[in-house]
Amino acid sequence: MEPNRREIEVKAKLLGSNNMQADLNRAHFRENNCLAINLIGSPGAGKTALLEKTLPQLIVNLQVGVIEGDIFTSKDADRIAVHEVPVVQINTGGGCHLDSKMVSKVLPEFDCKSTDLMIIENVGNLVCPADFDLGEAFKVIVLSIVEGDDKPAKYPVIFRNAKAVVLNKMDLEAFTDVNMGNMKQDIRIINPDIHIFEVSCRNGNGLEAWTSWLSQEVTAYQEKENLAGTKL
Ligand SMILES: Nc1nc2c(ncn2[C@@H]2O[C@H](COP(=O)(O)OP(=O)(O)OP(=O)(O)O)[C@@H](O)[C@H]2O)c(=O)[nH]1
Ligand SMILES: [Mg+2]
Repeated sequence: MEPNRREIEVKAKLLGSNNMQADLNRAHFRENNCLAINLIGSPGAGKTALLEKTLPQLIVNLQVGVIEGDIFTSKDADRIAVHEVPVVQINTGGGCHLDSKMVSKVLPEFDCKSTDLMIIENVGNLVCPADFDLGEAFKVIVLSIVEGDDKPAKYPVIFRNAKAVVLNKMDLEAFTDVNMGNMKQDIRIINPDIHIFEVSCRNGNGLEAWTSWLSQEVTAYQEKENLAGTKL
């Protein structure tokens, strides 16, 4: 059923107000020379597992903060806290995505000036978070390959707007009928510039490439911001 005019107006207003706060969040991150990324994927794709596996490498050279989005619990924040990085949980109380206002409310809990990388794990959902800019520099998708190779074609919006996709659970490839060639081809048709990483958070394969790419993105962001003279 087509949305009526009133529904379209309400959605436009909601997104407009979200975008305004997102721009303020982005300016805040920029002023503090902190690269913020928005990590998006279906429930169980392995977003928190990816953080658990990569934080030990990242924190060797970087100050990292984590914002955990969840509908009700603080289970993910508890998993991240073990790694001794500042972490704040946001509970949406039923909402299927984070929005920029929720993020702005927790930013004062971080020392953003000394944070190089802020990772925002969104609520498990491949659809709703696509519309809501949080003020991040870019989006990263985590996709479990066992969800099927048709998922990029079925949920293209999120792939169109992301800078990287982490194809997780590669250790399970042999137990599924997933066709990795088709999956990657569909992703590249939707977004030819996207970076694709094939990893297993279970056995660790492929994680080094992902971690070093992310570290390079932090360096590139900070050099760019320094050149622009925004570092205080
Ligand atoms: N076999 C296998 N299991 C994995 C892998 N990565 C994560 N898992 C498992 O998948 C399940 C879900 O992982 P999570 O990290 O909680 O997924 P998530 O995307 O953070 O989930 P939500 O926050 O609920 O959306 C857990 O049981 C993990 O142990 C992997 O590479 N291989
Ligand atoms: Mg999680």
